[in-house]
Amino acid sequence: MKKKTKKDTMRALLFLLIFSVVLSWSPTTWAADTKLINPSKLEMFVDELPDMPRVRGFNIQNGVPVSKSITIGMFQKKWKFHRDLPATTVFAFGTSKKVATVPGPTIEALHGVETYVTWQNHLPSQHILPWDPTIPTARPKMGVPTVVHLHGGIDEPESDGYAKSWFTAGFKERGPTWTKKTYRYHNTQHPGNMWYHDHTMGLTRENILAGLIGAYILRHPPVEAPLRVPYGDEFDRPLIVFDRSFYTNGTIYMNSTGHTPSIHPQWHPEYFGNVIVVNGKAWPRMTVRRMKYQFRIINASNSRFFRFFFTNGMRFIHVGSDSAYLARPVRTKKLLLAPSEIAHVIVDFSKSTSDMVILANGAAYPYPSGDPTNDINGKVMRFEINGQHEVDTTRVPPRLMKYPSPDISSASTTRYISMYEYMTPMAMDMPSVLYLNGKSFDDPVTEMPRAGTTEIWNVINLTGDNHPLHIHLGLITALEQTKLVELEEFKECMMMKNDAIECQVSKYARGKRKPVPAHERGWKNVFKMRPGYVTKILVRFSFIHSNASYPFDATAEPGYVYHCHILDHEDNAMMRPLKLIS
Ligand SMILES: *[C@@H]1O[C@H](CO)[C@@H](O)[C@H](O)[C@H]1NC(C)=O
Ligand SMILES: *[C@@H]1O[C@H](CO)[C@@H](O)[C@H](O)[C@H]1NC(C)=O
Ligand SMILES: *[C@@H]1O[C@H](CO)[C@@H](O)[C@H](O)[C@H]1NC(C)=O
Ligand SMILES: *[C@@H]1O[C@H](CO)[C@@H](O)[C@H](O)[C@H]1NC(C)=O
Ligand SMILES: *[C@H]1O[C@@H](CO)[C@H](O)[C@@H](O)[C@@H]1NC(C)=O
Ligand SMILES: [Cu+2]
Repeated sequence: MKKKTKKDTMRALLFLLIFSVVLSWSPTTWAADTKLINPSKLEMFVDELPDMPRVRGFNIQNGVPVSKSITIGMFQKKWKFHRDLPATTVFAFGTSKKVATVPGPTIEALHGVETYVTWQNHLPSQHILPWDPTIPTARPKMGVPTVVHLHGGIDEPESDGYAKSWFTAGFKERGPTWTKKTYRYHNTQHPGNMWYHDHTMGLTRENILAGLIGAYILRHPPVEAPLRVPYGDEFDRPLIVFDRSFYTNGTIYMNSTGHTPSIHPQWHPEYFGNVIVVNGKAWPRMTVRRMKYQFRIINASNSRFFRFFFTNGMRFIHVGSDSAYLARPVRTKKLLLAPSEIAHVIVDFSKSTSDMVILANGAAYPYPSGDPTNDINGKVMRFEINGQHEVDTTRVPPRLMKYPSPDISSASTTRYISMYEYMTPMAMDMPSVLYLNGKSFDDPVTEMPRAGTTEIWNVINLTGDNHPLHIHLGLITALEQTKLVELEEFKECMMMKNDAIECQVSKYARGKRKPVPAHERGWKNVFKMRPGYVTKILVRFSFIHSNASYPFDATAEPGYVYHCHILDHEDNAMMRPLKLIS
């Protein structure tokens, strides 16, 4: 296993490690600042839910789909988040400035047909949000650095949007690992839901907050059509959900004073907004027919978890989680989504007992130990159910997609990944830096899986927070979650030695086992790591729908990353390099 480096020891000495339990602050601080909009002043359910522009990722030539090259720009423009909120300056993705939206266009790609995207940066010289030079951050001389990652994509490293492959307007300045202008999306993986978003070193939370996100759907009609789930633009809708706060003049609010300004002048451990936005509108409404709909719900919040439920008790029928279909549908009344997680559900409005239903949110923030939701952030959007019952030929199929079940015996390597929050005495009870395995992003790469293999990762959450872990390229299946007993003793050892084996993790991981919820048992791109638990996951560095090897060199530079998907953590710097070997 990993030996402790001199640097680690130094760090251990430098930081007084305390593990915080709660990072909460009261939402009333928002109202206290009169320049911030009071969310209760924004009438709910007045804006129609937009369907973002759809951009096809393939051409049809003589009746046959062929690959396509598209250009998507990032533009600064104005966006109306609510009827009564002045237009907000945002960063928006679009095929032109005029049609750019927040979120950006939904890219619809076809299995087996490559999509090439030239991501162009048209952003001005200054960022619209405050940022922090004391965390490891891209630092061009001028301009806003950006780089785009396709979350859930199984693609070559050169097109994966490595954090240091950023570029500014006109590709004028480029990060140290920048390789090319046009990204290649192979689309050879299983069908399902992905999303694209900025991934710039130290600025991901800012660039996403400013609007740089969008949905990417990979379809495979020969295997999906027989399912006969609801389809077509009307009945198949991405819902991208995030939280933001605004000044009364419409400007996006981000605190420009850090929680420990002497260490980090601007950085905060978690961003929470008090306005819930779906597809770019605050608390929108959608008129639906008494039929089944397919929703691809993407949580694009920086830090907010959502526990969705319908106020009339209607159920979600899960057909997929993150990018992959489940083996069988799972019916639930509640749906907990971590940042960056995707719930792929069918909702049958013919089963509704009312003409109107609110999609609500009951997740505490920070999740799970923070403040409860209230009347305002506890609501998400409203569905208005119109008309009579109609003939609906779509269905909820009894079986969905069968992918190989996790096979522990096939695992080639076992790793231990520990999550730490470091505090300095100055930071009081707030973390000043978060790390994976006690290492910074620039420490030499330690995770080097072989392409085509499956590994076991034991993820040890030693913090008070639930950290959604995202591994680029690989797919995750959670095997078990075991509570750590005598946690303080174990933490103490880990703080000194940073070595799970030496600290006899197996001796401590013998508490209660928490079953993995049925709708999260498939192959996922993100899994929530419960605080105080060891979560054993299988990580697969190969396709799940076939035994073919990757149609690209996964070992190429600059490699991949894995990280916590609470963006404020990822930026400071709960992210590590991941280098595949052959
Ligand atoms: C909006 O108000 C905030 C807070 O007063 C201010 O900092 C910002 O410059 C204003 N933005 C515009 C576009 O007026
Ligand atoms: C901004 O953060 C600082 C430091 O944590 C805090 O004192 C202040 O209240 C915050 N401002 C708002 C409006 O929440
Ligand atoms: C969305 O994701 C963020 C960050 O990953 C997470 O903190 C938040 O709880 C999630 N919200 C929902 C509704 O899933
Ligand atoms: C992949 O290989 C395994 C073991 O040889 C086999 O059982 C499985 O059917 C193969 N899967 C596909 C999709 O060909
Ligand atoms: C890390 O996440 C926080 C927040 O959910 C939990 O409170 C901790 O219990 C968890 N720690 C582990 C080890 O999972
Ligand atoms: Cu985290």
